[in-house]
Amino acid sequence: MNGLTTLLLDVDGTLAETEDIHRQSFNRSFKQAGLDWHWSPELYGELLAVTGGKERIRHYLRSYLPDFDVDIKLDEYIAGLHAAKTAIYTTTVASGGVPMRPGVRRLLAEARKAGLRLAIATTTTPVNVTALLHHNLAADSEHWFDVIAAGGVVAAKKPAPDIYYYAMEKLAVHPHECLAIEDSANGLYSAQDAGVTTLVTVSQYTRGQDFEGAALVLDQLGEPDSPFKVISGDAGDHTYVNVDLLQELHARMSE
Ligand code: XBP
Ligand code: MG
Repeated sequence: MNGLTTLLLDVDGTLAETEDIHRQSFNRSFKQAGLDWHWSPELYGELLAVTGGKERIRHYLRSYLPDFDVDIKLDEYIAGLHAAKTAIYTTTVASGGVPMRPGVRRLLAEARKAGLRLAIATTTTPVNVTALLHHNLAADSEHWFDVIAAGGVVAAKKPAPDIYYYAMEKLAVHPHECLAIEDSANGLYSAQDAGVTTLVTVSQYTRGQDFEGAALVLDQLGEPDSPFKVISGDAGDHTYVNVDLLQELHARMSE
């Protein structure tokens, strides 16, 4: 079946601008642990080349603090820091006040009404997804998604295609009937390498990344009264992303 049946959605930077909340949560967990580490937005922008919070801390140590030493296994130490960061992040997000990006709430409603299946394919830790959806989208919104594929369910994180393969396997769908929405180059490569047509909406930390191969690159999904800006690709006469545009993109990329 080549028709579009399923939307695969990234979380951080796509559903909401959450990366800076992650950054601040990392910094607070470092302070809590008595460390003088501080990730500025500039440094964090670089560290985002590595997906996964634990992997990012390890990359930071290797690149910036190679002599850092602890009297326990480094993996355990990093896992402890990351658990503290996750607790801070989920508490922050659970307080609500993290708006969905423009167009997200509307497009999800339109897609559900049109009978499209929804799923999530994210690198972030599952509890972060639950907190974001439950407290910022709708109390029952986790149930809008047939599959929530997140975090460590796969060994290789984005840009590896594993999380998309995992989601599609759980959905029992073929890549040709899916379309992904992502915000980062790592996310695009992950979906693309899994054979999935991908729409990119750039975010706070991903503007300027290389989105070669994306079906369309926009500054946001947009709203009827607040049009998107096309960064690359052809959006035809559309000024905001709706199910029609998604189906057009999917059909175009399936030719
Ligand atoms: C982006 C990521 C995540 C977050 C931090 O995820 O790379 O690692 O930065 O979350 P997405 P964790 O695929 O949704 O864009 O600390 O839980 O890993
Ligand atoms: Mg993302």
